[in-house]
Amino acid sequence: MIIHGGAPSPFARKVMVACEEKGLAYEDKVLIPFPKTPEFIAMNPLGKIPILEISGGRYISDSSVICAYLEKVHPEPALLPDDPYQYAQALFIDEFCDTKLFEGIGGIYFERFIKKKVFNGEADEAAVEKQIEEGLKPVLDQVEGLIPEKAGPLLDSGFSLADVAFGAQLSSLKLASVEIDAGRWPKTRAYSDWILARPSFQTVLEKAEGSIA
Ligand SMILES: N[C@@H](CCC(=O)N[C@@H](CS)C(=O)NCC(=O)O)C(=O)O
Repeated sequence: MIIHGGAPSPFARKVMVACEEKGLAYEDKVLIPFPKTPEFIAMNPLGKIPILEISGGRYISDSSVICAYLEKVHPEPALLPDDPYQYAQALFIDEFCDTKLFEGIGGIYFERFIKKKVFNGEADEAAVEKQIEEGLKPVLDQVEGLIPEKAGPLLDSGFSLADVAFGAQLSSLKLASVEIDAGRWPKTRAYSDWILARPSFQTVLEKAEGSIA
C-alpha cells in the first residue's frame, strides 16, 4: 500500500496513524496537492491528499473513506466500534475533527509549519495571532466540553477512529509550537498529551518533523 500525501498533511497523518495502530506496513510518498495536474485529478477527482494506492493501481481518496476501507480489510484491532451508537459517534467525531477542528487549527498550522517546511517561507505572526484569537480559542472552548474527565479514549467503547482523527488535528498544534493552555482547557490539554504520546502518533510525528524541506 502506498499513502500519497506526506506526514505534513493532518489528513495523511490520520491514515498513517490508523495503519500504525493496525500494524499495517505502508509506503509513504510525498504528493503536494498543487497544481491540479490531470494525473493528480485522475487519482482523486477532488484534487486532495491523502490518496491510498492499493494493488492493481487502484486509488482510494479521502482520509475517512480510506480508514473505512482499512477497517474492512484489516478489522483488528478495530477502530470502528460494533455498537451502532458508538459507531455513529466515532464517525461524527471524525467529521467534527476534519471540518470544525481543522478550521480552527489549519490556518495557524499552515503559517507556522507548512509555509516553512513545504514552501521554505516565513510565518506571518500577525495572521497567526488573529487565527489563535478568532479560530482556535472558540473551537477549544467547544472541544473542552467533548473531552472525558480523565485523559483516555473519547468513546465509552474504547480507542477508536475518533481518537485518531482528534490526534491528527491536535498534532498540528504541536508541530506549530502552540501550547494548549492547561489553565483554560485542562481536559483538552491532558487529552492531547495522552493521545500524542501513543507510539503510533510518535512515529508519524517524527515523519512530519523530518519531512520535505
Ligand atoms: N476531507 C479530506 C480533506 C483532505 C484535505 O483537505 N487535504 C488537503 C491537504 S492537508 C489538500 O489536499 N488540500 C488541497 C486543496 O484543498 O486544494 C480528507 O479527509 O482526506
